[in-house]
Amino acid sequence: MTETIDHTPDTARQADPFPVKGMDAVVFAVGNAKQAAHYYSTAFGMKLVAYSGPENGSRETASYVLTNGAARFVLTSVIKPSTDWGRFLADHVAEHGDGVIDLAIEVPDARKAYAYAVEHGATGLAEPYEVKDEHGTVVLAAIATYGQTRHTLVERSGYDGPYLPGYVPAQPMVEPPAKRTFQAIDHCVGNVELGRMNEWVAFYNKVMGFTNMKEFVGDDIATEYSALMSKVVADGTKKVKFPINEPAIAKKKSQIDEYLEFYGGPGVQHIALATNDIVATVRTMRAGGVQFLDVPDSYYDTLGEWVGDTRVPIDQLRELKILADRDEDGYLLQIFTKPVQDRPTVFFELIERHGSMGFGKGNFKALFEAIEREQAKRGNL
Ligand code: TYF
Ligand code: FE
Repeated sequence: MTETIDHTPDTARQADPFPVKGMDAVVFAVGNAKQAAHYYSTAFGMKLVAYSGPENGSRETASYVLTNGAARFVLTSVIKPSTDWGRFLADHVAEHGDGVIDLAIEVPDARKAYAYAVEHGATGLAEPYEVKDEHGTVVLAAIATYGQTRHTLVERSGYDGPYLPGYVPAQPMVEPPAKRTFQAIDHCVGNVELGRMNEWVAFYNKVMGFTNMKEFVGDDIATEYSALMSKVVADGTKKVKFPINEPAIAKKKSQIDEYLEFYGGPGVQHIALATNDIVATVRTMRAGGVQFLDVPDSYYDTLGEWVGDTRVPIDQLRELKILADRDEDGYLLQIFTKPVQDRPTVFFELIERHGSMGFGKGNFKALFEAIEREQAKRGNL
């Protein structure tokens, strides 16, 4: 992977009204961050790198920062609410269960990004402010997106601490796996209410200058079998990709309606993690107790006919229940976990891309049928 080399020509960067460097972090509010950090360490193979809590001056919250390559998760719990922020976290967990509160985006200039967003209609949640320690200065600002989710805009400008001022370095909770399980956040998906998808697509178009990618789930697929509509927006360099789903009225209750009911409104549905060895990663995560969606054998009986050759033999895909899809640019391999908490809400995807910039359109039917089997088991179909 050459993810650290930015080949964007200067002319393209200048033309971009809302330049981004990539995802900075996915921030979760959870009931028990200590145990969640253990799960993401042992089951997902991530590495604890930083901590903030009562031992280093944060009496209200505990936050664990885990990384895997460029992917960073922050797990936050409230210990004893005493400010609006503490009460926000407590209420968020009470209303939504464990969930994502922040899709933080790294930007070259947080003041400019915030000003552009607010001028173009975003709701400001935090005006740009500086935080500093012996490692340098970070500028932060935040805007609202769907539901109670936010985008913090993070300008790091050479900051070399373990995460942000206020955090201290931490040792891994367990020995990380010998081979890295994934290396970056590929895309972050939001579920919004029926009829609101286009508004949120327009929000990202206007507020961040994001453009629509060609892959979408339209009316035809929606009524036939998916019971959802979906469009994807991305920044100019396609490093930050945000699909937006809404439920569609179909023959069965939409999986998006199930999410909205149990999450208590719009929010982040899934985080896709980019891996360069999905077979090894799925083996490691299955051994760690992570449950993935089941795919019927019949999917693999015809897969070779339309997907052609992939790096992984069909028999291995079949064994591990990995999906494959091909388009004009190349192919991808992907797999989906079951929800990772008791509520049927947030889940993860692993994706290994070989040229394809898509999201697995060819798998939508098999995937949505697999999700619906899980929905039926929960009595929500
Ligand atoms: O991100 C995507 O578009 C794919 C497909 O409820 C997908 O991962 C879309 C909707 C959904 C589950 C997966
Ligand atoms: Fe996805």
